[in-house]
Amino acid sequence: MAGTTGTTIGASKTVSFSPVTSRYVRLYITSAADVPSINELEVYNSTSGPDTTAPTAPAGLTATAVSSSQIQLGWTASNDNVGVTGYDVYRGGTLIGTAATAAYTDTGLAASTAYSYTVKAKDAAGNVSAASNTASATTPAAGGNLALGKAYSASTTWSASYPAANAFDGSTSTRWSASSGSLNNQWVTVDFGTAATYSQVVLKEITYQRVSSYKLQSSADGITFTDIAGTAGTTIGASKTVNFTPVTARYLRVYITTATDVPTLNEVEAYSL
Ligand SMILES: [Ca+2]
Ligand SMILES: [Ca+2]
Repeated sequence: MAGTTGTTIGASKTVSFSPVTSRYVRLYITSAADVPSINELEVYNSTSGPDTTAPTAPAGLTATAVSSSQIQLGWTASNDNVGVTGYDVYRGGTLIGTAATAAYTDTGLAASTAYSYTVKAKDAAGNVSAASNTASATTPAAGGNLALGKAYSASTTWSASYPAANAFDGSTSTRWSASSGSLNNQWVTVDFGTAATYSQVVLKEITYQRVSSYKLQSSADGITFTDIAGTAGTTIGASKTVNFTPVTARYLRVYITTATDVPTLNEVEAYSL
């Protein structure tokens, strides 16, 4: 084939030439200093050559503090001409780990501290993408009430003046109340927005003390709730602290099984101890 003759080969030699279409290809050794021996002969066309194209940069990186020591990262998956094999995660410019999919949780962080992240995608050939956008998050103070500033729902409400949010607003002078006639199987739920770890809940039933049996429940999807072991109780009173083995879930529900009159809660606080 035109332009393919040469002298020595050595450990590796790449021979490029104008495209040839044929069924067979032969390496013809015209002469050798001793018995010739070839370890490997590779043949490529323009699309099967070595992958030198890097994946696209990860986009839409977000960082969310899920506890005083953990930040969750998420981003839009990169594309590659062959395939993305993983992602390198950087905190403050330092590589801290890898992810197989477009998500990563950074753990062991300090409370009340800001952290910045970028992510790069890589392929099997070792090509690395440009860095994603930078995303930052600040871990909350250790011991803070995790339920503040989240989203809430309730089984029923007395009126627009007694919404579920009143049970989670940090004020003991506001309260959630179930609707008229709704005594049993009433609940309030906090949606932490993403999985949170909590191991203590403080219930405050200050204005009226009507609950006669309750339990705490967790859920990953807000639909299917599971009782948290060891949290069932009878009366609540002005303030009751309930401790349990740490639970990591997006939702926490206070389930009031029975009450002597329409149940009402002034505050529900959740903590990670
Ligand atoms: Ca590639
Ligand atoms: Ca309140």
